[in-house]
Amino acid sequence: MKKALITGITGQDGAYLSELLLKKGYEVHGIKRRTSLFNTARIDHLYQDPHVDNRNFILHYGDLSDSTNIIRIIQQVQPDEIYNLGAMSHVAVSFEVPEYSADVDGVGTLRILEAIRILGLEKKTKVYQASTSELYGKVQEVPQSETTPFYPRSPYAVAKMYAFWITVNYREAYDIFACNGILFNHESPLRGETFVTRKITRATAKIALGLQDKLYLGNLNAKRDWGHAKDYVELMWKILQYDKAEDWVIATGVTTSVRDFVRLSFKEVGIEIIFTGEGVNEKGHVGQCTNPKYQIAEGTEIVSVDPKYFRPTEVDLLIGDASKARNLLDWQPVYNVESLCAEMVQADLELFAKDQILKDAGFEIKNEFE
Ligand code: NDP
Ligand code: GDR
Repeated sequence: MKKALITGITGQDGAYLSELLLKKGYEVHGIKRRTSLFNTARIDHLYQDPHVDNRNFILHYGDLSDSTNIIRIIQQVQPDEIYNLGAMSHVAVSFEVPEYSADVDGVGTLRILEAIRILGLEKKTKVYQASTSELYGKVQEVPQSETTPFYPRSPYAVAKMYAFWITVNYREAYDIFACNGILFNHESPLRGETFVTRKITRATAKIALGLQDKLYLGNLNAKRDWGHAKDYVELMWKILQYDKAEDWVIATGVTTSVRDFVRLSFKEVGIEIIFTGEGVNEKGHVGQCTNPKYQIAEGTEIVSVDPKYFRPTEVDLLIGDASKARNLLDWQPVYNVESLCAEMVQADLELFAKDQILKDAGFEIKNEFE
């Protein structure tokens, strides 16, 4: 039985990857941070009683900022494959916590690679590094491929650039099977609530159900190549099964603006959005509402730009060329942006249906911080 160790197991990708590897017969180990409240909601369905023997899903307390902890866990698990998905992964927040982002997202990767070297596991343990399309940053060429130069535009992206190159360096210097997956944005119903797609699909569901009045967003012009996390975790695994350690772009090849994602999302509940104004003054109004279940009067303003969500430096356009992965790893994504968005909206409608019942029964629905 192969053993995999996943950092970031409680995150979106960690949850989908755990499911995939368990289905493939792996013993899956994950590193989970100590938190003041439970934060395992995405993997609770995989829980196994820690008091019984023969478990194949095992969590360890740890943190990418603690090299002693990383060395000890790798020594104990002796993994065949490590998937380094743990990160402070929010680009906008990285401007608020730049040093922490550098430590965890950049040096955290070094800690894993050094642990492999210290423990003499260079020939045994393969490493997948969660690299990112944010490395491309300021547009140099489109579509972006493995040969496009990097120009990172945030503390997050700069930290990930260190992680990218230290992975390449340890591969070349010590012959470790270490690979970068340069993944473009990927989303799902498990996406964190403050990333833009999930923020939009949650707001769509809540507005349709009468639980929220308005959605505030930042830059509506940004364009992203959005895929589905389920499609992308399969590639992480395939990258480590390929006969050579290399770096790979994973993307759909289709780009969509934030504004169009808003339109797509509300269309899923039968609400047409018409945008007026430009940039900081832009507002989205209800055009036609064709769904009799969610009647909202024509002209109602439900989207507004709030400059507080603008970033000090922005990444304007991402669109990936994944021909290498499509050809050599025999990969085809199942989802496109329409089916991705539809799945997310339907999942959020289901999620908030409970709140609607509570609200109708007179219970107070708490606001959330964002
Ligand atoms: P999430 O934000 O959903 O998950 C991040 C995970 O990292 C969580 O499990 C989090 O733990 C953990 N983590 C955060 N800080 C630390 C730390 N100091 N030590 C150990 N673990 C930590 O991210 P995704 O699942 O979306 O992304 C996975 C990886 O892929 C990340 O590295 C991200 O930067 C990268 N990536 C993501 C893309 C995307 O579009 N989703 C695209 C390209 C790259 P906790 O639950 O406790 O917060
Ligand atoms: P990104 O994802 O920065 O691409 O990083 P995010 O969804 O946060 O932003 C995408 C684009 O939308 C614009 N935007 C907003 N973003 C957020 N979060 N909230 C808003 O209200 C809002 N309004 C407009 C942003 O300015 C941006 O242009 C994600 C993360 O998963 C990274 O970890 C990963 O490396 C990259 O994708 C690829």
